[in-house]
Amino acid sequence: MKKKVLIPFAAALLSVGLLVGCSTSKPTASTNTQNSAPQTNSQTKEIVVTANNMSFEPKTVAVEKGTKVKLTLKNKEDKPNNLVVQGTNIKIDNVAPNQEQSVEFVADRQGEFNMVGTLSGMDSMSAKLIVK
Ligand SMILES: [Cu+2]
Repeated sequence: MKKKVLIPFAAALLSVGLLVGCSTSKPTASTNTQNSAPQTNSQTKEIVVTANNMSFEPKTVAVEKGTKVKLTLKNKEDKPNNLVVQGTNIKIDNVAPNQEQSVEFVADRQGEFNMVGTLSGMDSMSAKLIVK
């Protein structure tokens, strides 16, 4: 079993709640400890994945390594959806119909990551995140 400690990719996972409530410190300051800090771009890239008709759109999204990403799941289905980035601990938990939810992280690991739904009946929904 891999331990979560080995996955720096998602250190900002809890930002959904924390970013809103915390104004006293920089939430991303400690997320990049395993890479040289200058590699992180200061701009946040916003990626919106829409759940609709039992699929995610777009099917593929790509970012440069070191990019700060705000990933949003927009749910246009009439049932809850979630999104899990496999091989990381990045996930967006249940999003109610016609709602959206975001998570922020630094894409500091190269590779291709499947983004999948894991809720009952939703496990055929997937898209791919490529970190170049
Ligand atoms: Cu679905």
